[in-house]
Amino acid sequence: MRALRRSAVTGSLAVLATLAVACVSERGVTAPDLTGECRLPLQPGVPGSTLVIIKDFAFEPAEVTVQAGTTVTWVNCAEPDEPAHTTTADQGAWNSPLLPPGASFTHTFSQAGSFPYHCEPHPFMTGSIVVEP
Ligand SMILES: [Cu+2]
Repeated sequence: MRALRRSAVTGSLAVLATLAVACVSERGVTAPDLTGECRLPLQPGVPGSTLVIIKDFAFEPAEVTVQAGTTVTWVNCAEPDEPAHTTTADQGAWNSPLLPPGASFTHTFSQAGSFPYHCEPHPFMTGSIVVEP
């Protein structure tokens, strides 16, 4: 269990580093130094989850593929003064509450299929979960 937790957190930090670079090159703004910044207390069981980071008004990675019966956890890794986001399935399979920075939401995918989703306050934020049988 400990090893799982460590690898899950490491994975999320790697994603953040990539995102910081993308932010600088694409928008010409100064990205915060995110090294080690997204240390969130995750619920028990979540480390086995596939993580999707919410940062800079985007889901990262935007598309993930998981096996049926597994979970996906969205984590809002934005700075504390940034807005809350949701993860809301286009077809209604799930809908999180508003997630302020530091909050997370986990959904179990039991059915195979392709599930596009968006953020309710920011409909331009989109992603999709592909669930394999
Ligand atoms: Cu949003």
